[in-house]
Amino acid sequence: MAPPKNYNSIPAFHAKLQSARRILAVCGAGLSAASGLPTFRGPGGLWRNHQATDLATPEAFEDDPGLVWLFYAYRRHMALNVKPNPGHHALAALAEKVPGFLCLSQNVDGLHPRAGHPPEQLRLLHGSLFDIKCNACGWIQKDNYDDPFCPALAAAAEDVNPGETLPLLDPSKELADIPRQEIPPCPQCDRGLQRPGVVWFGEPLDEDMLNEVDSWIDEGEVDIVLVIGTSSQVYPAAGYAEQARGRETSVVTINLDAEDEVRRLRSNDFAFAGDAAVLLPKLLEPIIGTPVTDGTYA
Ligand code: BV8
Ligand code: ZN
Repeated sequence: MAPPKNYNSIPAFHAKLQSARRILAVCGAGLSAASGLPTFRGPGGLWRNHQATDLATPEAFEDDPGLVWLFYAYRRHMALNVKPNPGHHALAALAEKVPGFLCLSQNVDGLHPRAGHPPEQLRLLHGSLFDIKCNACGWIQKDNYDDPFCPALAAAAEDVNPGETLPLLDPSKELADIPRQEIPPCPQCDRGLQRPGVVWFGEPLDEDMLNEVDSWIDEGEVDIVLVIGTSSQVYPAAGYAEQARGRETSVVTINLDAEDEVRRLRSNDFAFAGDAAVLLPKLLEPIIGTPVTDGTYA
């Protein structure tokens, strides 16, 4: 099927944006790529010969909590050493200007909150690297930025000179085994271990949050759904764009390879191929204006 006439016309999108009252965004790892964080399906999807998705499971943690913690301690260290990019700031500014904007993110890197995104208009579907929870009881600690998280994970927080590779990342270098005893136990129950506060594959997302998102979508017609830097492979996140689609809804794909999907566009849809950190400030300008020097918005 031929794509809609103006599917990549920014002026046409601006016209739709200026009449929009309810906007939903679904964000993925591509939004944080410009900050310097690897995506899952890109070259960064492999960590020491382990598929990132294989380490993001309760089974992997049960099997070797030290290895899984090294993986997450490394990602905490990386996320703490990068900054939100103009894409994060543009979405935060849109939330300030449009009360009917809700941003759903699959990213656990903490960059949306660090960009000042209003928490009431942000849902972190898969949790956060900086929350800690018990793998046995409901204990949870929010906003833990210890780097490394505990002494046993020091290898994940080493600073290397530019161009040098963190020894931890070199699969040919043997990893010192981290015994379970060196992972902090849960302070509340005498059974559990502390684990990253993220949602692993095979684990349910927060029920209350899912119900909230469903009722927000059912409250009325959603004018625009921004699908930003995601391969839309992981559920339930990948299902929200079509769930929110109404008769006049524009689903807008913002992705490096957005051109690959244009044959599947519906009449009101748009597709903008490129870096989300470059495209979002341009696409949202009629509402958020132009950024001040450091990429934030007045
Ligand atoms: C659950 C946290 C139920 C941890 C993550 C229906 C059908 C099929 C399967 C399922 C289904 N329902 C459930 C499943 C199973 C599973 C699933 O979806 N499997 C997939 C793989 C088929 N879902 C689950 O297990 C979920 N739980 O269903 O529970 C349940 C109910 C009751 C009781 C028990 C269970 C839990 C899913 C959450 C898993 N946790 N993250 C961590 O981060 O370590 S998922 C993780 O991977 C991310 O959060 C994200 O969701 C996903 C990666 O995807 P993306 O973010 O899109 O990244 P990707 O690299 O793939 O793509 C990047 C894109 O950006 C690319 O398109 C690229 O072109 C683009 N890009 C790159 N650079 C740029 C760019 N775009 C713009 N600018 C750039 N610069
Ligand atoms: Zn516990």
